[in-house]
Order: sequence, then C-alpha cells, then structure tokens
Amino acid sequence: MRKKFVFTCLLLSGCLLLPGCSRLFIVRADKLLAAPAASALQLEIIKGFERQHKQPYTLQAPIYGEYVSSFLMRDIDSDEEDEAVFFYQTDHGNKNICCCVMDHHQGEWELSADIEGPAGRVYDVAFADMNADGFEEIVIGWYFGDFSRNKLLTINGKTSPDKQYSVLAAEPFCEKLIEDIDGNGSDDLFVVVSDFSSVSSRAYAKLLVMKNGAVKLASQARIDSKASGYSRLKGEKATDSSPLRIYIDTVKGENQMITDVVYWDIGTASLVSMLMDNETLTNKIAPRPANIASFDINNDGVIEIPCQETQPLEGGAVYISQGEQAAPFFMTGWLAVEQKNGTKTVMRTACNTDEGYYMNFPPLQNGKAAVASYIYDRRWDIISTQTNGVKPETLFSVKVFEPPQWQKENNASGKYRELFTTALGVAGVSITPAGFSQGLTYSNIGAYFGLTGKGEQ
Ligand SMILES: [Ca+2]
Ligand SMILES: [Ca+2]
Ligand SMILES: [Ca+2]
Ligand SMILES: [Ca+2]
Repeated sequence: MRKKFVFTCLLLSGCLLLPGCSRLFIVRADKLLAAPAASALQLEIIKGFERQHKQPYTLQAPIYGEYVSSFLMRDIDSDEEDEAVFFYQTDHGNKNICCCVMDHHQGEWELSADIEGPAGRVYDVAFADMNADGFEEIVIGWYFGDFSRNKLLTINGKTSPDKQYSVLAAEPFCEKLIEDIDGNGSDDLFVVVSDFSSVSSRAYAKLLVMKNGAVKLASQARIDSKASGYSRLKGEKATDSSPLRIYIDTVKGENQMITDVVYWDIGTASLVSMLMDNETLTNKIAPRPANIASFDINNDGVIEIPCQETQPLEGGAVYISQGEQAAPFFMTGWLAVEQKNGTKTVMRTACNTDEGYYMNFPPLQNGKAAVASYIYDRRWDIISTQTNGVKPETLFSVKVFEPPQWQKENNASGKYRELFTTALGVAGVSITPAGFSQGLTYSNIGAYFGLTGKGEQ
C-alpha cells in the first residue's frame, strides 16, 4: 500500500503542475516514479489512515488558494499540535472526494474526521473559527467543470455532542473572504455569488455567520450584476472605528472593470453596497479597462478605486499605427470612498496597460498635461495643454525598450535616461526644454511613476 501511496502522490503532483497537459506528463512519468517520495511524516500519517481505511483510494489536492498540496498541517483544535488534513477519493462507489483530518494521539495518527463532499473537485480549503470556540471550521470550495464561475462551498464543523465534523452549510460562491466582518470577534464568511446564466442576472454579496451551532445568512446586498468574472476580494479597515470595507473588482464583458464596495453597517445590522445605484442596479462609477484593479495608490492605507474620466484632455490620443489616431486618451481618476458613502478623487494617473506602468500627474499644467500614446513605438509623449494661446508642446517622452535594444541605443550620450525596469523591458525618459522649464528634472521625474501588476509579474 505504501508504494501505491507514493505513486499516487507523484502522479498527483505531475497532474497538478501540468493541468490538461497529458503529453508532457507522459514524457515525465518515468522521472516521476524515480523522484523523492513523500516525507517520513506523511508516510506515518498515511499509515494511520490506512489502518482504518481499507479501500483503495487516490489522494486529491485543492487547486487554488493558500493550500494546494495533498497534505496540509494545521492546528485546528488549538491544542498547540498540528493536525493533518488531506483529501482523498475512494476508487469505487460514488467516488465523492472526502476531507480527512488526522490527529496525533499517543504516538499514533488517528482519524478524527472524515467528511464526504459533493460530487465535484476540490477548489480550495480555508479555516475559520466562526463561533470562537477554539475549533476551526473547515471551509471547502468545490468546483464542477468551470471554476471561474460559481462554485459550491461547504462549511464543516464540530458542533454535535459527539464532536464529529458535519456539514453545517453549503452555499454557492464565486469569490469568498474570511474576516470578522461584523466585528463581534469571530470569523465570518463573506461571499460573492452571481447568476451568470440568467438573462435578468443578479449578483449578491452575502454574509454568513455562525450562531448557536448553525450557519446563517446574516445579510445580503445587491452588487452590479453584469459580471463576467471577479478578482480576488480585498478587505480594508480605514480606521479602528470604521467598518471593514470589502472591495469587489468585477470584470464586465471582455475588457471593462468596475469595483463594488460593501461594508457591514452596525446600526442596521446589514450589509451596505455603497456604490450601487438602486434605480439602474449598476455601479455608479464609470468603468475602466479590465486590468486596472483597485489598490492603495497613494500608500495611505486606504484602497482607491480607479475610474476612467469622462472627458479626454485636448491633445491626448492613442495611435496604434503611425499617423492613425485610434482613440482619445482617457485619464484614470482614483477615488477614495468616504464615510458618508461619497467618493473623492485623490489622484489622477495615466495608465499604460500594455507596458504595465502608471504615471501620476506631475505638478505641471495644473495636472492637466495630455498623453499621446504611440503604441507601435512603445512611447508616450506628455504634451502641455493649450493655454493663453501658447501652442501645445512636448514636455517629456517615455519609451520602453527591449533590454538588448536598450544596451545598444542608450549609452551615456543616448537621448533617453533610464527611468525604471519592468518585466517587459527598460523604460527611458527624455525631458524637453519645455519640461525643464516646468520644474522637471531627471532626478525628480522617477517619483511620478509606478508599476502595475503586469509590470511586476
Ligand atoms: Ca491541534
Ligand atoms: Ca469553531
Ligand atoms: Ca464576526
Ligand atoms: Ca490610498
């Protein structure tokens, strides 16, 4: 049995590293067989498991989240000793995947929980003490085919007098977050769920809490329903006295994104979806390109929401090929939400989603210099706006080079000075006399630039 276990582990690790890639797996199968075996600890645990479980089985592992290995060790009962948690599928019968918890007791690993899941694969696993009794509930996400859409989570806990784990609740979800949302000291489960299939699709944020041994829906709030997908949820507590706000970045259609913000209102004991327009049931803030997620752009501990400004600045343009203006250039405003459900713009940026960087507006032209983006040349020209009859002129240019091209073209006498490096190349900057006259220098200009997720990958 031990040999079979080792092979199963290796088989699994190969499958997980290369999902849907059977050809590569076959090539590597001989090497996998010869690769190092599971750890001595894992073999001890599996020995304990096989003493009580006599049927042939295959180990399974979550595909997403903090725990993606076949085995995870965690102290779920607060006795300062780790338990082992793993997933397996019996090779006959209904073949539903089970979650097994093994406890170390007097030198032996013993089965302390064996929880059968629904007929699906394991998406993720997380732990939350939802009733603050020192025993963590196990929150398991299951998927059935397309895991970018709705999945099913089960909350498994020990509440019965015999202290056996049972399924306390099952709930569809698209994204989830475990935090003490209502501020009562115990973990809660915040989920986003969307009806992708229906024409009159609806999407909700829901708060699940545990009371008297049962999991209950404490509140739900409508969020923008025209979603095609979600980014990972982000929670933020602006001050000790403010509620925890959850930011839900929602992809709409192919290439647009909006952000919903939901918080727990203590006064009404309900979730509030603060940016929903209750008449149109859509988000009040204008959408922006899909790859600009909400984040704390000015480093003050508060997440900002990007939005595309409604009016492009005069002179701002996007050129995909030489001489052909494809679109106006829109700036991005960064909105911070305020206590009274309002928002204020704390910063304006130009985002280069192709190259993975953004530019905060330098203090020139009252922050109104326009951007001409030459995508074919990987170059931005920052242009002064026309004031008092003065003709617009280029203040500075930013251009991204492949590293070898940078080496070749940009020595000490080159036009561009190095500004920053991204995964996609080296960005150089060239300041014109008009730019210098507005106070820009090669030593201060770098402070106006930052990398977005794409550049950091
Ligand atoms: Ca323990
Ligand atoms: Ca608990
Ligand atoms: Ca709570
Ligand atoms: Ca901020």
